Amino acid sequence: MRIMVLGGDGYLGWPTALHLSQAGHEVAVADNFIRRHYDDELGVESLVPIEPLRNRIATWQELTGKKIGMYVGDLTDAMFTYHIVEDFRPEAVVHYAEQRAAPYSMIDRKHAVYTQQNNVVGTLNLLYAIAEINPDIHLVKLGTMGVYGTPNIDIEEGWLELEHNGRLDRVLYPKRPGSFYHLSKVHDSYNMEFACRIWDLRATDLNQGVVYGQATDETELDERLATRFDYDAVFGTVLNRFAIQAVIGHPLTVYGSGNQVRGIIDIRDTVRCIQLACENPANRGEFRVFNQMTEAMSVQEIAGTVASAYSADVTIEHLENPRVEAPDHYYNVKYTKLMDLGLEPHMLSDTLIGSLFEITKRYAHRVRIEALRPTVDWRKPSTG
Ligand code: NAD
Ligand code: USQ
Repeated sequence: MRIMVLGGDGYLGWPTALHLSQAGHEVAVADNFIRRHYDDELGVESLVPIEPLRNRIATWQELTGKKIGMYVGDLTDAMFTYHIVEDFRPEAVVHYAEQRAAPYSMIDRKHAVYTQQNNVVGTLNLLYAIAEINPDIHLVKLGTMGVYGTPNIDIEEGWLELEHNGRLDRVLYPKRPGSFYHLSKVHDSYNMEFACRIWDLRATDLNQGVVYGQATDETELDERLATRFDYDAVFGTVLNRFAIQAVIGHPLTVYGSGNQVRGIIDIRDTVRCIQLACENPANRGEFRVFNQMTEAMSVQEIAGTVASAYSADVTIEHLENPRVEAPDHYYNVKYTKLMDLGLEPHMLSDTLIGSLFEITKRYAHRVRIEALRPTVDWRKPSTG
């Protein structure tokens, strides 16, 4: 298949492009490199050094003989978005290209507005480009488990069968997201569902949990193929951060009680899920939702698992939670649809955590300790 990966320079987009290329698909990536600029803005860097996109692509071709196309531009620029769809003529578009950090979106008004403009407008441009140029293209869009929040009922895969006053209907599952970033995904989902309904598009919304891990079979072929590994309090995600904190002797920063439960997934399963979604497309007119996670764990359990996997002493610190999230709650998620398509999940293991410790040891000198402490407070609105 011809598959375009938007956000192909990012943490997940790059290993996904490699995985799809390795699987025999014809792949092109698009990115505006804004993720590298957020690093400049925040004064941090990926713990693992990353090559410029052009070098990564050249390395892949040198090692495997496989080509990956490259487009540089911004999805909020409609001309660019139409151009890449027209020029590459994809059968599937994998859309990762959004501002994805909840704390970044909560820094101040400016960052909240930027996040929602970037994410919602980019996706809207893409929906129009697909509808006008080739409505047969399958859109595979990255959403997030955080759109659901922590409701007191089971979380279904996107849709809910509802009985109200004796009548039945099938509705999009109610959303209760926890940041302006997570809200941008809610808005995207409604725009996509609407576009499928009116234009007969085909789309898969992948509500993914928190990703952990840094290496895939393809990125491990050469260190020039490495993907990013973020540890700072804005872009670093919880398990990756805890693994890095353990190695450098920093207390694991559990926010609040640590009883909050989240869905998690190994990066190797992320790339496999995307492949499965692309190779088994939604039908025309179908807005399909998969919950892309493989385990649910509380933050405290994640901290305990990382601490017991590490050879030396690890301390766990409970910080006042800078976010507004339920400290204790019910959490029962359905996530069978990707397994039905053939996903064989990697469960969190000591081996994986051990490999994160190894990677961290190699680059520990690059950690800026002060970037580990959370500074963004959900409760303090400011204009920026
Ligand atoms: P990332 O920030 O590393 O990658 C996103 C890429 O998109 C970056 O390279 C960035 O430069 C690019 N981009 C952003 N806005 C763009 C625009 N307007 N035009 C062109 N390019 C643009 O993020 P990631 O961790 O790889 O996440 C990718 C996607 O997966 C996001 O949509 C995110 O919401 C979703 N997701 C991530 C996780 C996770 O734990 N990392 C979990 C669930 C869902
Ligand atoms: N947390 C801590 N300590 C830390 C960091 C986080 O206790 O040092 C807690 C948070 O309070 C939260 C949980 O861990 O309860 C997850 O936080 P996170 O920063 O790992 O993840 P989150 O902000 O939810 O965002 C990440 C990605 C985002 C993706 C989302 C999936 O950055 O792109 O959408 O995971 S989900 O959480 O399922 O919505």
